[in-house]
Amino acid sequence: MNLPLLNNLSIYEERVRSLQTNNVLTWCSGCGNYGILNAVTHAMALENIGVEDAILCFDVGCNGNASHNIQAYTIHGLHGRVLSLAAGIKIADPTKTIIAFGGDGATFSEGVNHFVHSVRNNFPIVFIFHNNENYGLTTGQPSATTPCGAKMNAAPDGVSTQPINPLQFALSLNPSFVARTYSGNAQHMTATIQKGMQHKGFAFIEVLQACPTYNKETPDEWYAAHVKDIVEHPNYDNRDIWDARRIVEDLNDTFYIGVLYQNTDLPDFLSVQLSREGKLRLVDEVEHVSINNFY
Ligand SMILES: Cc1ncc(C[n+]2csc(CCOP(=O)(O)OP(=O)(O)O)c2C)c(N)n1
Ligand code: SF4
Ligand SMILES: [Mg+2]
Repeated sequence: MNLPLLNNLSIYEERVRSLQTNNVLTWCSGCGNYGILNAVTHAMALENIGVEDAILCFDVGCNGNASHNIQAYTIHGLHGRVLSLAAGIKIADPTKTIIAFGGDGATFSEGVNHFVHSVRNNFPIVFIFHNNENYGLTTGQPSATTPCGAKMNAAPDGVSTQPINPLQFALSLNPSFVARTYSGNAQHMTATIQKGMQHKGFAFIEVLQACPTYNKETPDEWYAAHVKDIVEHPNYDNRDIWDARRIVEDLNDTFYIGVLYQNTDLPDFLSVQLSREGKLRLVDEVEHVSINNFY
């Protein structure tokens, strides 16, 4: 990409630097969260989303600890509740790009209800779903995405229940954007997050995330050997939800990555709010509303 130079630094590098902090990173060595954070900052820089243009919403978990490692307006919610927080912020001020982050424990255990309604309402936010297949921060308990049989700290004999397939679940809710990438491929992650940022609606991006401390089965090398880019799939049509549902069924051998499904015809939540017509922010909408009659 050719960008003009500014004081010997490209504008692009300058934008990336403006999002970085010198705060101490506390993730384990080899954790996929480093790469994800890096990809988010690069995607923001490439999409020209500056500090003042975005609000980043973090769930509780190892993934959420990125909140103090990016120079941006950030908010940390309760475990599993980040999507309701993110949706509320977007509804209040649609001028901001809202990026939400959550783990598999948060999204498919504690907060699965919020995920369901975020997809069906098509809230215009980017959701980066860190799937490390365990509760990392609380030291490796199984989550709803831990494979059956996996031996975990709190399940030494092996997990006895079948996991939720996050993408299959999302596709059953008539979503507008479903993508997958993995934490070992910086370029693919960045490009996928950029596509999510360009989408008008709820952009669900699963990042298959390495957690070398508690999930020893699927390090980045394992994903590298098992992922295939969807663009290499012959005749795949990512506008066909049944193509997508077939392709995400495999959770063992081949993980297709990229934008697996996109429906640009589905209106996002804000564009169908009649009370918002001609008014941008929530404060404009309620400005002339009197609640005196309610007393
Ligand atoms: C409502 C609620 N339940 C449980 C917890 C305890 N808790 C904090 S982090 C965490 C695990 C987080 O796992 P995940 O969401 O997958 O994120 P990761 O740490 O793996 O990135 C748990 C159970 C909590 N803080 N709040
Ligand atoms: S426990 Fe796993 S997810 Fe958490 S910081 Fe360590 S490697 Fe990363
Ligand atoms: Mg997790």
